[in-house]
Amino acid sequence: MPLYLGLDSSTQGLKAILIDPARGEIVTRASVNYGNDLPEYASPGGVLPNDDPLVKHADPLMWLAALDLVLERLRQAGAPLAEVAGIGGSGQQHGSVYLNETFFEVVDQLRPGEFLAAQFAPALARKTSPIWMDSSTGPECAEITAEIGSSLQTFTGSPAIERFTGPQIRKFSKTEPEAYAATRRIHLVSSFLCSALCGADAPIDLGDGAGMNLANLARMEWDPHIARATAPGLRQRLPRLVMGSKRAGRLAPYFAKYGLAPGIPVAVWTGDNPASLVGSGAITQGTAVVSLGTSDTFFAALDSYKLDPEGYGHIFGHPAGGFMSLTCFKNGSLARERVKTELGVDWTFFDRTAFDLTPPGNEGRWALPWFEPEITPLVTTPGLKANFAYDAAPPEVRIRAVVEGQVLSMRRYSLWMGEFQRLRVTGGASQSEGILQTLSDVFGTPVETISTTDSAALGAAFIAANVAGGHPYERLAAAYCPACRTIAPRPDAVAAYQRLLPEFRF
Ligand code: XUL
Repeated sequence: MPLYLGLDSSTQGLKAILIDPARGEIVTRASVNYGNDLPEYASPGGVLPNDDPLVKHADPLMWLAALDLVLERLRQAGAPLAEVAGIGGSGQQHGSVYLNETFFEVVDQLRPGEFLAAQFAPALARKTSPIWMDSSTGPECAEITAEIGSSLQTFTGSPAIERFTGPQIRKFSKTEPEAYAATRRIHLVSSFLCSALCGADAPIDLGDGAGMNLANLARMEWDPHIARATAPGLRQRLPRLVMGSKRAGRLAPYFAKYGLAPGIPVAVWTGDNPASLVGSGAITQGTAVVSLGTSDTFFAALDSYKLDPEGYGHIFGHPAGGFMSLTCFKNGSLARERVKTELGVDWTFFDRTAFDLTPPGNEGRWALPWFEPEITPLVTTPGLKANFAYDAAPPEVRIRAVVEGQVLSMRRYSLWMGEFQRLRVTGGASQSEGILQTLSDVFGTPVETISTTDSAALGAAFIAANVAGGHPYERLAAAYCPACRTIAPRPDAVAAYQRLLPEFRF
C-alpha cells in the first residue's frame, strides 16, 4: 500500500509521521530535538544565543542535519520507507535562508557519501537565519510602511511585521550589503528543506509565502513594487511562488541511502500553521484551531479575504485552496513552562489542581507572561504584566492568572475573525484540563481535542497524500482527525470571562 511521509521542521525540532491512508493508520513517527540530539549547533530550543533579546537566529545547517538524522532514525527503526509514495513538509514560518551562486550546483549534485549540512555549508551567503521569534526589524518595518502605506496590508494580508521575511531581508541588505550582494536565492525554512529533498531550487507556497510581506495575495504573485521597496534586486532573488498542494519535484537520488525510492513526488512545502490547519481537520470554515506550541497560534479557514483592522492578525494561503487567518502569540508554552518552573510545581498541579483550587475569573486577577518580546499585542520590552500583586500570591492563583490572561488575550485579538462554532486544540499543552476548560469558557464554545498533537507533521503527510495519491483532504481529516472528546462551556464561567474581556486593551 502506498505510504506518505510528512515532515515538520519546527522551532525546537523536526518531526516525521508516516501514514497509510488506505487503512487510515499512522504507521510510525520519529523526531529529532535540536537541543538534545544536535548539541554541536549550540542551540538549545533551536535558537542561537544572542545578547540582544530582539535578535533570534538559527543555523540553517542544523535543520539539514535534523533531516538526515530523522530519516536515519526511521530507517534504523525499520520503517517501510521503500513503500513511501510521496513526501510533504512544513516549516516554522518566516525564517529565511540566504544562498549564494554555489547553491544551484550543490542542490543539483547531492553526493550520498556526505551529509547535507556539509554539502550546503559553502552555499550559504549568510551563516545564520533570522527566525519567526526575531523582532529586531522595527526600523525596517517603519521604512517599508513609509514607502508602501496601507496597501501593504491590503495586498499582502499583513502590515509590516518584525518577524516577516521582507523586513528581515531589508535589514540584512542594509547591515550586510556585501553578503546581500552575494545572495542569489532567498528561501524560507520550508522551501529550503524542500529544495534539499528535490535536489532542485523549490518554489514557495502561498501559505508560507504570505508570511513574507512580499506576495500579492489577490494576484498570487510576488509584488514587484513591494519587492523594490524592500531591498534592491529582491525580486530575482525569490524562488517561484505557487498555490499550495502542488508537486515541487521528485525525490533526489541522495535519499536512496535511507531506503526511499528516488523519483517519488515531493509536494511543495508549506508553513507549519497552514499544515496544521489541514492536519487538525479544520479544513472548512466554522472551526478555529488553537495550537499550543512554542508560540500559541489561533487560526481558521476563511470564507473570504478579510483583514485585521488592528493589524495583529494575518492572512495566509490555505493548502486546500482559499485563505486562512492567523494570530500568533509568541509567549506560549515556553512562558507556561517558565511559570511552572519558577513556582516549583509539577504539571498535574499546573494543569489541574490549580484550577480546582481557584474560581473561573480568579476574582478579577490576571497576568500576561511576556517573558519574551510579544508579537500580539506588540511588546518590545519583556516582562510579566499583572493587575495584582503577582509575586505575593499563592501558586494556584498565579497559574490561573497566567492561563486566563493568555486565553483572554487570544479571544480579544481574534475577535476580528468572527465567531466560531467550535475550537479544536492541538499541540503539547492540549492535554491540559485547566487550559481546555478555560478555552471553552472564555470563547463560550465547545472545545474538541484530537488524538495527534503533531498536527503540522500530520498535515504535511496529508498534503503528500493529496498531491501524490489524490486523497481528498476531507476524507483524510475524517479518518485521522475525529474529535476525541468535547469540553462544553459552563454558563457561569462564560459570564465571568465576558465581564473581564473589556480589560484586555493594551
Ligand atoms: C506564525 C508564527 C509562528 C511560527 C512558529 O506567524 O510566527 O507560529 O510559524 O513555528
